Amino acid sequence: MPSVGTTIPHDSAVGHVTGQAYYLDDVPSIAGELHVGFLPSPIACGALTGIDAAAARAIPGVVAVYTVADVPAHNMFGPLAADEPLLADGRLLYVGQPVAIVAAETREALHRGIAAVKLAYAEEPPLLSLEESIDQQRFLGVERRIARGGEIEAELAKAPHRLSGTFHIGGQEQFYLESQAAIAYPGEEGQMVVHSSTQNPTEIQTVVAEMLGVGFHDVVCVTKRMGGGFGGKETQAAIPAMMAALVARKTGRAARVIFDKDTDMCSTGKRHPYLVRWAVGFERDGRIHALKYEFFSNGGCSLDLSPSIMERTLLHADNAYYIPHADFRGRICFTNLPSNTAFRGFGGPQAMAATENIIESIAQHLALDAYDVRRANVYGVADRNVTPYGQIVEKNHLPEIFEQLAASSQYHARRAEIARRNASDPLTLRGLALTGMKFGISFTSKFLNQGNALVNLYTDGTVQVSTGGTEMGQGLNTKIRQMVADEFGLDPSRVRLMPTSTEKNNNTSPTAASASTDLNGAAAVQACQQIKRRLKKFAADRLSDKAEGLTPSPRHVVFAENVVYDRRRPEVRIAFGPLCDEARRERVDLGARGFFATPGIDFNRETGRGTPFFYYTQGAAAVEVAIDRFTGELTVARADLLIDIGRSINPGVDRGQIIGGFIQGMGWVTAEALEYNAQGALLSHSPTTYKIPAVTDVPIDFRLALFDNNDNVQNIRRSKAVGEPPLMLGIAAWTAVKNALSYANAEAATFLSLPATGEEILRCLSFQVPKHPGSPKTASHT
Ligand code: MTE
Ligand code: LUZ
Ligand code: MOS
Repeated sequence: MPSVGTTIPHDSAVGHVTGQAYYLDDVPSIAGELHVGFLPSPIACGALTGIDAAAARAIPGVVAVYTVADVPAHNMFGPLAADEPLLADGRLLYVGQPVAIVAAETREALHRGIAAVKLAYAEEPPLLSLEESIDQQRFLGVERRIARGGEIEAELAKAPHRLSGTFHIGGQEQFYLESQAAIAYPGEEGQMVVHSSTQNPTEIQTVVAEMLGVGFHDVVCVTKRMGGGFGGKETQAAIPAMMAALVARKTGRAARVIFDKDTDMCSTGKRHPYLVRWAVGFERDGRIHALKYEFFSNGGCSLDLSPSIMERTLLHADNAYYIPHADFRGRICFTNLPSNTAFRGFGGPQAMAATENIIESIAQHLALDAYDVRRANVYGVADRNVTPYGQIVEKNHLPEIFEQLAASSQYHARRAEIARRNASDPLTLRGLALTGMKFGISFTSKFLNQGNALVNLYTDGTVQVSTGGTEMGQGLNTKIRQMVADEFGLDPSRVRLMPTSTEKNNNTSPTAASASTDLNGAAAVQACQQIKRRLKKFAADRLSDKAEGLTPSPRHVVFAENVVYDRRRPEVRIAFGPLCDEARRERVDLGARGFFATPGIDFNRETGRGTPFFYYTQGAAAVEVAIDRFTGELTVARADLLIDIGRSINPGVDRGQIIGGFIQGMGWVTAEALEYNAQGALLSHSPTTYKIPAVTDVPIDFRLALFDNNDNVQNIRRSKAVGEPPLMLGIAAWTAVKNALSYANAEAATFLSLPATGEEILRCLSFQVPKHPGSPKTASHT
């Protein structure tokens, strides 16, 4: 029985629920290990004029205090440009920025030591909001643009209807349950081993080596698992890893860095807040003729991944809809905040929310049902199927998905019912929206679309697999285990996925872009096939020895149900374990390294044209909300999701990804608000002040269906990536709020910003059009 396509439990399911699965701070301490932490900058902007660590060093148990002067080689690092300091060097850039590293024998001494370090600085007014950054033209990197179909102002002018506006989108904290963490221990001759809670062991290897001034071959990074990453550990596991390695190098002792939750939330980057200027021209039936966007993202103090995130924004501004005349521009704004970074969706969610907002506005303007406007704009199958960047949306199922979901969710009947109830119910305001989702699968940087894997067979017929992919709860290891088990016809219990290590898999891509099963799974299968070729030849000979008159024929050899046989004489079988043992005795190589590179993708950044994506994951969500007219409190009454993930590799794991992703998206659009004070310090820095969805926020009626699709033949086992796309189904919850508000106050509804928190909803309900319409609450207006 093949395992792929069936639900087997997550590799670590038992470990997760019993607490036996190791996270970094569960690893027993090594003899002599030091506790390491840092002194954060108390100000968002200014000159650092002095660090006095004498009192800190005098505290019993404090072993060392290090500043930028102690960094062995390179203090500056970054994934796209080395523009971010490990430790403050002359300038203070954000509240929470690491200034000095403290190493101590105990956690208590560590905290006392950090408190005793004195800083001298000259404070300057910080730049905190997008508006100020735009006014002052404080941009990071260059403007990016994707456009097609003539001069945009002329095209906008040709359309019979026009709308324009400014849309404000808030950021989001990744809120992984395991904070940023690393343990480093020094080896011989300058070597270093770093255990890191990272999505990107190769990046940790390289930044640590560069910081220490050693070759990449002298650093090994190991990642067993993360307690969640959600993009927050795609680049930003670097600082704790470098801190641990710096202390390990200087003291010769093992070093452990575990951020507490508040430190993690205050000092690390989040989803980018956006300010979006838009103008749309459309026909009388709601069809979009021309769409103009200027996206401004809040990048924080350095580039990090912001350019790639903005690129994905521009590549998703169409969302599920055909835009004949498009002009999308994007700029990254510098602010005195931690550098914003990857978060599930990677710039896609902001663009898709902006477009769903516009479609909802078009519908309200024309007094049409928003479903009809969406249906009129959705990508076609034979025509109207080319994206603004020139990629054809092949095997497009969006029209079917829209129609199936509208029917299964009884969208039209419920809309009529909602209109009726809103007209008579003085207490509750209801809204319903059905939004689309199309997410491009592949890293938009072509070179990252590769994976390698190491597969080792042992003489009892068990298998170890190592890939560059990391496990953060998403089930990558479980899915690869299933694929490898199927290749050898084994029960999945015979296959184990090993901790990710740069020693086994080199030059790997981050586990990101939802593509890690595609890339690492395909690489693992490729390795299996090499071994199978050798084993088939060997087995053909052995089987012919055992069965009279059977000529050896590798192509007739079958691996199934833990045995090997010749298709022509299936009753003669060799158990897989003994076959491996015998093969080794005959000196057959039972290990292989596999490699996969996604074929056929290419994108030209200069022209903004190409085929950046291997395929698209598509879906739609219909969400109904109920709003208390007097408090603004929001309840998600019902959610119906329909998503095309091709042939699911593990339906149980995939349902978990879809439900979790949707709820995480719903949290972003309805509840999670980042609040800063006027000095740039994060006020919402713990679960008490930052509201992620709880079990009580789950839709009361929650229905999920997988769209039946067998045609994604180009990808491994006809599957489709599932990790990020469902987050963008959550946008329907925001759109439903906008729909609800339109019944109460059509003008105010046009100013709804994202997230639609209770306060934001109440503001719109009470007819308050703000000074900065819909502006997220940043320091400039609190
Ligand atoms: N699921 C869990 N449980 N924890 C996570 O941190 N990260 C998401 C998604 N699902 C995440 C998750 C993100 S941002 C990505 S890119 C994908 O998982 C990465 O894994 P994949 O490529 O194996 O889907
Ligand atoms: N990371 C990246 C990503 O470097 N490039 C991408 O295109 C991407 N997409 C989603 C998430 N992470
Ligand atoms: Mo996910 S944002 O690609 O780590």
